[in-house]
Amino acid sequence: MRTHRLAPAEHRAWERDGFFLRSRAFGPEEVAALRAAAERVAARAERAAAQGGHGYEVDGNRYHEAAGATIQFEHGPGSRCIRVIEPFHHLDAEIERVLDDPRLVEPMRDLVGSESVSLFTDKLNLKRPREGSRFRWHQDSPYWAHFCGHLDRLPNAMLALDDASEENGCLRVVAGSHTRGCLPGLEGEGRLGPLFTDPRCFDASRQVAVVMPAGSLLFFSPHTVHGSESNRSDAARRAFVITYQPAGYRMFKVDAERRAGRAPQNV
Ligand SMILES: O=C(O)CCC(=O)C(=O)O
Repeated sequence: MRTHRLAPAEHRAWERDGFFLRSRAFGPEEVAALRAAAERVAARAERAAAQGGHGYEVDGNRYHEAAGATIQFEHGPGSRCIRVIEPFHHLDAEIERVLDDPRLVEPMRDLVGSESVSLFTDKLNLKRPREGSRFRWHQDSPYWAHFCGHLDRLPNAMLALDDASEENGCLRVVAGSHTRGCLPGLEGEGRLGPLFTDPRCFDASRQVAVVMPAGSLLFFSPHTVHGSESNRSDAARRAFVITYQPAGYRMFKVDAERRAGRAPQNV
């Protein structure tokens, strides 16, 4: 049976750069099914936000808690265009299943450093044509630091649901920025400022625009400085960002543990 464990060159890239890419890990039919699932989730979240829950703003960013998720809207005043849904796996059975897919779980065993892994968090980033906004440079680890003590063991996988290009705002990662743990944030820039990485603390000239065909998987460290530009195109740039951790810890935002890789003989 084919293994999805890390190849030596991927191990080296992870250590040196803080990321590596597996192009077209999922085939076109699988990706089409996941896109449909993502749209079901978005429609469900939209309905839930319209019908209940509660909305709030932080530094001009608009959020709504509904359907067991934090739903973030695009920045335009009154925009109902969803930017991010976290977590979202519980809103569709197709997405639930993909979390246990060996193409995610097996490499995560190596990156987490444990045969037994669980889900930490999962985001649906929608980046709609023309409206999808940029993400400023940040690391994920400072955001999670108040919540968990195993920050070095929270690898991310970004699964591209559409071809991601510079025009539609592909992810950008800064090679080697993961080596010094949590970097200083932007103090004095509102409540979210500390979560954006101080540009004096990393070398932006080492940024890589991760142009990736739909179905590709980008694995990146929780300490990797990353961000993306807005979507200037007529093409969507949807993606899942899924974060794993060692088993035995509860999920971010959810009062429960969700063991991954439970399907029989999926290794
Ligand atoms: O989807 C993007 O372009 C950025 C995603 C990101 O930075 C994140 O999910 O932490």
